[in-house]
Amino acid sequence: MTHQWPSLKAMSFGLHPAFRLRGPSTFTQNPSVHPCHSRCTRSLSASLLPPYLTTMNEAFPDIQKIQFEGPKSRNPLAFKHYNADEVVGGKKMRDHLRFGVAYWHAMRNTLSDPFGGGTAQRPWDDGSSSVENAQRRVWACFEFMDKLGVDYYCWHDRDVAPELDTLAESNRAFDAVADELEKAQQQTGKKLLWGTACLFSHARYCQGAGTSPNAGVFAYAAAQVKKAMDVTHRLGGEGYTFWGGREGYATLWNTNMKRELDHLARLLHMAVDYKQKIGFTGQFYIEPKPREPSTHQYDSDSAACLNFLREYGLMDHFKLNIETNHATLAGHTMRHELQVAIAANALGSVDANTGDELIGWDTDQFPTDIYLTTEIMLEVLRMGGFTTGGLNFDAKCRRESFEPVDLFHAHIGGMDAFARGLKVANAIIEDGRFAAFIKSRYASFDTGIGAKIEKGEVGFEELEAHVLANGEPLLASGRQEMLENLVNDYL
Ligand code: XUL
Ligand code: CO
Repeated sequence: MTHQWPSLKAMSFGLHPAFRLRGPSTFTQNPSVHPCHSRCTRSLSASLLPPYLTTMNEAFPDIQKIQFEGPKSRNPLAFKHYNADEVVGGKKMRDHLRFGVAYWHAMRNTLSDPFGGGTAQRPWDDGSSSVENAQRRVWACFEFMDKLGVDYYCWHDRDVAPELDTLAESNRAFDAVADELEKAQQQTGKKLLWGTACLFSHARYCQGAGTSPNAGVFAYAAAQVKKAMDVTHRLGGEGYTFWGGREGYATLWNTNMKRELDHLARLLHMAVDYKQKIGFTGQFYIEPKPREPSTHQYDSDSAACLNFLREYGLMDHFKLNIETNHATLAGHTMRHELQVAIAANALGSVDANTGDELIGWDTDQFPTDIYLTTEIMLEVLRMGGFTTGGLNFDAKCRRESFEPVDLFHAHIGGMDAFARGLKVANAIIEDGRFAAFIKSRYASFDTGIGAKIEKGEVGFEELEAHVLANGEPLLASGRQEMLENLVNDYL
């Protein structure tokens, strides 16, 4: 056995201090062990457990492996639609969807909000910044993924390992946790979808990381990215993400925007150079988001990211990791953001979540809306499916949903919603009515003057002559209502 749960005494059945003095985790607050939680004693028989678990060290002793039971099942801890090995459109569901668990939400989010501290009950977590606690958390996460049947996970460096007093100490702690992650990956077959560095929680990054006005902070960020890339590479990560948490500004009164953008590009070019140096072949992603925590973030949406990448000669090295709640914060639909990326051959991966229109900030909720998952899967299928990317649940339980089992309910719902979205999207594509309508809508460009426009064979004078000879063009209806009704045929 590689790890032990803490003794009851060490687990301290009181609330932990709400805020850490130093070395904050990705989401700023310490995990709180709820004072009234009781550890269930019911457990699985040892024979049913995967080899890395014993009945002594389960994090989720009440929960067995989640099974597919079909749409008629009334068991909330079963899949109604996600059937990993079922083939849809020539490929297994698990290979289409490539689900990932976000370590920062599943394992580190205390479920605090601006008006109250964490509520999450995580009995395996003693709330300390010790390496031992971080290592124990690894096994809880892999047990969770194994019981859920999710093949991938994603992390920030500071989610998996604590930030300590110096970079050297933090790096040593990171290596010690990476040892455990490597063992757990080997024992379970789970894989790292992408890694990233948390360049936004620590106070040093309060004015940005790659865009900080302070060169020492830039250097620290670069060193942190270097180490996070090393560990991602060591763990066979299929990608590495850059989300510009504070790469933006709070006010233009103190900001040299051009200089900051140049610096951000320098950081990314250094990452490209280092990637080549260490032979890391995973895909680099940029994740757009318009604001929060900063007032304006430079990577505000897909179009802004693509413009930045083109301007600084980085297009060949990056794709986009697009998140639903970020799309809506930018005033776009998720489908819009995906289409902008696909048009530039730059859609890489998806952070699967949803927002709340009535709240208006980044609520990171689990997606359950089948229209949304259908639209996402339509675009993913249209580009030929994920290669390195997948559907990473960058989503958290609500503050009210504080029990460990809520992590299962949340992910099961998201997985089922995407399974249905996949099936509906596949049916829409196989049926072909939308594609046929859109094709016919542009038919005037297939022949005659339209074909000449597309081929660049005519200019203003030829087109003026065309109008003088042919008069007013005949327009067809856009049939929006008919098409919106058609979507419901497939649900
Ligand atoms: C924050 C967010 C991040 C990135 C990774 O809104 O989405 O968790 O996905 O840094
Ligand atoms: Co995200």
